[in-house]
Amino acid sequence: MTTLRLIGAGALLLAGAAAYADPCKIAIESNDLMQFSANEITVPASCTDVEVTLRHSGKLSARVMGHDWVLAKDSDVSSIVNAGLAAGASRGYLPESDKRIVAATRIVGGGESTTVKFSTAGLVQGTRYAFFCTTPGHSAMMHGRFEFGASARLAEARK
Ligand SMILES: [Cu+2]
Repeated sequence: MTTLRLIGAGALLLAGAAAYADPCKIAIESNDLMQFSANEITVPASCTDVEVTLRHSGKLSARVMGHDWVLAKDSDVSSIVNAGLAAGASRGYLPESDKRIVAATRIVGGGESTTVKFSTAGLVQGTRYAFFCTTPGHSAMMHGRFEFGASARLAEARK
């Protein structure tokens, strides 16, 4: 039953993406199993702004299984996660006005969703970016690669 429901949700997501056909709008899900629905997001360089909507398809509250979606350079992930841990729950496990953070949503619990819109002006093509969740202990499972521009992916594929 659970499997069927997950497949259903995936099909809905795909249908939604096809209907939009806007590559600058990203929809990603998170769940009670500490997972994101994607481990890679690619945004074309033609996007001047990117809109990311994070939905929590689970049932657990934000306090128990809250997730956020944070974007930064891959090399900055662990230090941002640590700074988020120090910032604590009251600050949504995010360091305040940290310039290394490209974008971040608030933390959502089961049934909630949140959207962040950000400019790609500060993103550099070919740089390794990562998206991750800053809730303590989550980033090991909840992280993925974020690529800005197709050229990075092509360069990677040629290796
Ligand atoms: Cu999380």
